[in-house]
Amino acid sequence: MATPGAPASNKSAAYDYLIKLLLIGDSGVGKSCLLLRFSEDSFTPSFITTIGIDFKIRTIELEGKRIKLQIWDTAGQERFRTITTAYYRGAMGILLVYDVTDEKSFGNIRNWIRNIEQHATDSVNKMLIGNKCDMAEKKVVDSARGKSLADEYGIKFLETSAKNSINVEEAFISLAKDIKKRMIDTPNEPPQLHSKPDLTQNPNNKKRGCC
Ligand SMILES: Nc1nc2c(ncn2[C@@H]2O[C@H](COP(=O)(O)OP(=O)(O)OP(=O)(O)O)[C@@H](O)[C@H]2O)c(=O)[nH]1
Ligand SMILES: [Mg+2]
Repeated sequence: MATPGAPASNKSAAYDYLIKLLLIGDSGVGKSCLLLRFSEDSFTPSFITTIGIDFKIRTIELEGKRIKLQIWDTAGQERFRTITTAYYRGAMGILLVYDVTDEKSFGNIRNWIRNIEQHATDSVNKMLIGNKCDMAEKKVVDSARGKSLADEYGIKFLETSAKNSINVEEAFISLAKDIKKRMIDTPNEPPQLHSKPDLTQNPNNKKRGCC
């Protein structure tokens, strides 16, 4: 059986790498829809707010390797913040999502980044996503501002539409590629980055202080 996250030594293993991703951002920006588009290639216009946390799996192939993506979808609502931040530590990549038609969700990205700095591992790969780019007539955050914020934090940026399936594959796959490269380049990183904690078992993992 494969050690989660590490290249499999057993040829019968279902995957070579396990990559854990996390979606964060304000309620209503379209995190669950992005995940539904990526995992099942579908979309629903009705808004069913996420309660706590959810996840989906999709296995992709990158450069001849099977990559199992375990993607955690957090609730944006404040009342779930304690449970959702407990999941930051196990994430290898985080998609920070705002809605291009909602200025407030863009302004809050700085708060979400602060949460990452407090609760995630330092090496976590991040990507900024401006979702709902299909709504051109209602767009209030132009692409240049998204790009400039991403540049400020040294992270990648894409505008997406879960509705019209624009850049959704690109976003998840680009982040997965960067993480796979990091796993290969820095195999001596603390093992918990690649294998633990098991997010399905322990929702109460918290980043420990340094002393
Ligand atoms: N036009 C358009 N609407 C979208 C898009 N993505 C999501 N929506 C709509 O936005 C609403 C909220 O989407 P969700 O994916 O549930 O939002 P969320 O970020 O998961 O919200 P929470 O679970 O409360 O944190 C729904 O009505 C979706 O149909 C998109 O790309 N374009
Ligand atoms: Mg949701």
